[in-house]
Amino acid sequence: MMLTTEKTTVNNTQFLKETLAGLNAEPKRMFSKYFYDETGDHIFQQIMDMEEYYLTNAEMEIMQYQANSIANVISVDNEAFDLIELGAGDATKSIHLLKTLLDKNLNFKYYPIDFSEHVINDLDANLPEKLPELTFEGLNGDYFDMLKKAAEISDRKKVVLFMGANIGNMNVSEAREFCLSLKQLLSPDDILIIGFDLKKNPQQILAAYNDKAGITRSFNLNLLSRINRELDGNFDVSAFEHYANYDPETGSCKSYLISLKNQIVNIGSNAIHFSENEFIMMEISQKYSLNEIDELAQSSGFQLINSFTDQQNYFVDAVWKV
Ligand code: AVJ
Repeated sequence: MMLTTEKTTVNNTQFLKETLAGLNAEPKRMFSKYFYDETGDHIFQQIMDMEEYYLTNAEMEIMQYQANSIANVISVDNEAFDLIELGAGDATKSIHLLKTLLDKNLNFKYYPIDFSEHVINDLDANLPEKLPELTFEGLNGDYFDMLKKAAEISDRKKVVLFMGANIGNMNVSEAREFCLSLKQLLSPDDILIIGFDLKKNPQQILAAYNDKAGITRSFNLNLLSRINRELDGNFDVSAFEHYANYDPETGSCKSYLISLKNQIVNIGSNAIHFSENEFIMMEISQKYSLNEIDELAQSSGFQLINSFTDQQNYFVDAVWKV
């Protein structure tokens, strides 16, 4: 009990610090990694089930039909390895790959990493039943901290999975920094499997982030409610409106919350002023072309090995080698 309380306090210090920094910045912004509290995880599940959110089905199709080819790329020489998944979520997509690797009798240990404690607890509870032969160890925390931890546990070859277009939550230069840092933590012949949402019809992209039922809207507004719950905030959630925008030129899809009036919001003892129509930038979901993905691989020191796309060319899981 004591431990749980302490941990929450530590996490909330960081959450409070980043929230205030973002809201005192010009323009105001929030950090989408904080979307995923228990309610947020639940809303994100609903997003993945939405008609408009094509990403999940596209990547699922890749995993269902091409897991065998991906497995062959991973294990050229039957060498034992660690399979480390950044942002594992409920692992519904990676489970196809895990199954295939187990069927091939490959020697590996799975390390799902997630920033959400709730996600790791769920995996601990559900994975043994779904895949009884799987050896795994869930790690709850920051990607790089946990990747270092996994590297301390073993020095085997590493295969890193970074699926679901999670890299889209970074802008292009942040993504490059991220890939460069990731490369620093890996060794020659280690592999990165990384999912990107591809540039496509702009209406289709926008619809995925501006769904009719308003699920994405609740996803964004939940962060305000989370601040109310955990940081002693008093956001009037009804005084903010969801606005999503896709720019086909840059490939960036962004969502904002717009203040519907002049208002002051308190977070603990901090007062934040919002003008009418002032925006908070909530999230970026960057889209790429195949060329831009190759460029990213090269400029961050990876070698492109293979790319797996769905039939409609909506999504790609690229395989890069150090
Ligand atoms: C989990 C980052 C891939 O950007 O598409 C979905 C999150 N946000 N709808 C995305 C999200 C709004 C999602 N990623």
